[in-house]
Amino acid sequence: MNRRNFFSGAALSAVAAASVGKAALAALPEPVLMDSAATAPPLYPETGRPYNPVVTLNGWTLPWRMNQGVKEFHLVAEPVLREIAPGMKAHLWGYNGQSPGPTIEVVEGDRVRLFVTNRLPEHTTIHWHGQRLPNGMDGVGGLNQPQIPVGKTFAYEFVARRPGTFMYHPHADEMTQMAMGMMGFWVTHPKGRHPLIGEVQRDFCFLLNAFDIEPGSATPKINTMLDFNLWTWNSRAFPGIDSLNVRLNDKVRIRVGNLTMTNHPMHLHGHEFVVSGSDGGPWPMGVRVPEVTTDVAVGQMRQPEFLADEEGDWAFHCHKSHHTMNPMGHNVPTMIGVDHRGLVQKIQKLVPDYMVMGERGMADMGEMEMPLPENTLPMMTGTGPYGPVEMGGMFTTLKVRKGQKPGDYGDPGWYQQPAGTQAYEWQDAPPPSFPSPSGRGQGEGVPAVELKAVKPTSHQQHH
Ligand SMILES: [Cu+2]
Repeated sequence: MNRRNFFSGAALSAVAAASVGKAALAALPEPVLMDSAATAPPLYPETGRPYNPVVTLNGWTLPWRMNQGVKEFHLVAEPVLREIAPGMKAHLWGYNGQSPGPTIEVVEGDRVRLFVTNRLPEHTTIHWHGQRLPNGMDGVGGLNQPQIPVGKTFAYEFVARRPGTFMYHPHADEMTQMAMGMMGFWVTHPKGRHPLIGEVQRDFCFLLNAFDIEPGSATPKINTMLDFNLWTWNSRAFPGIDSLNVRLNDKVRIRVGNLTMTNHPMHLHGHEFVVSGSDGGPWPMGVRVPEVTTDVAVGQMRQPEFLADEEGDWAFHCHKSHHTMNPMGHNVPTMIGVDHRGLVQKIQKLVPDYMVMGERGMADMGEMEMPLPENTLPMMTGTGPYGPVEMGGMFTTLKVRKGQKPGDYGDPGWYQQPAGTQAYEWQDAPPPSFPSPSGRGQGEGVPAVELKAVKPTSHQQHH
């Protein structure tokens, strides 16, 4: 138990399959730990009932051992160092080397024993969100069980009674422990064909989470209640979130759980989906309606499902525009329409790094080489085949390709649009002249710019 094993995703299934001696079965299962924030390939079950595994975005599935018909997992609650995106690492709390913890995958009817070892500096518990289980296994510290003291291991044991998508998280000093990143995903697969659970070729899952980490620092501020500044999927921010890579005409399910303190309208481009279920279970066919955005409220899970029948690189993101940005100074006045010509150069003689934010909108931020504090992500970032993507936070792409092989989750690169299918610059005629809106225009074709004094305002209330 003291030995820390680090496995690449590919090596994990070998661990799950390894035979375990009889004496060892009486002992705690060796904890499996992960040192990478990359998306691990699906973990195909080598023991227990068969199922079609999920792929955890920038995460992994925890291997188990079978012990006399019981599926045994070992979770270790501990401080971890998580890469949020290349260029930024955060000191979080999580499980088995990462935050969020590994995904637990079981099959309807499985008897499951979960050992939880506490290596945090304070007590903890785990609540198995959405599960049907005996009351004493529900994990609310003080209510259902004594807290798990520092250094101790508790065992939870129950039968995974209903198939569906669930989560796990502490129910002990919750504001601290969830603000620090303690959470994980749980999928119970159906034991056979289920009338309301469709078979899909790609089954993704991830958790929405959020942190408040000051630019230049690495530890979340745990007393923050609403004004978080780092919006993440599985503790990753764009461009650190992997793309969802699928084959043309694959059926795709994306299971999304929300353990932040605000709602997230999840929006997919280029396709319609139906929500096929929640943490309450699969939804009846009669309530499944076409959508392109579905709101995932706090403490909820939603699973959009669709046919990926349009090739391309399709944006998939939270529709709150400040959730697709990385941390920034909040008390920046709006400078749109203010003419700074000449002024910047004068100030730069005194303050070499001085720059004006947002004189023509914020788009300049996407390409500016702005001096940033160490361990800080640019506010609007990521580069696509045509330049800066100007996104951060809760954003990634769904990549649909004819040539993507079944079972291949690798990134196919950027989409090559067929000739004649991309927006293009109109070259045949000069642009029409616009009448001046205020009648005080400076000439034909030039819209009037009205100069206004812009007062610095703070906007602390985002939600
Ligand atoms: Cu959001």
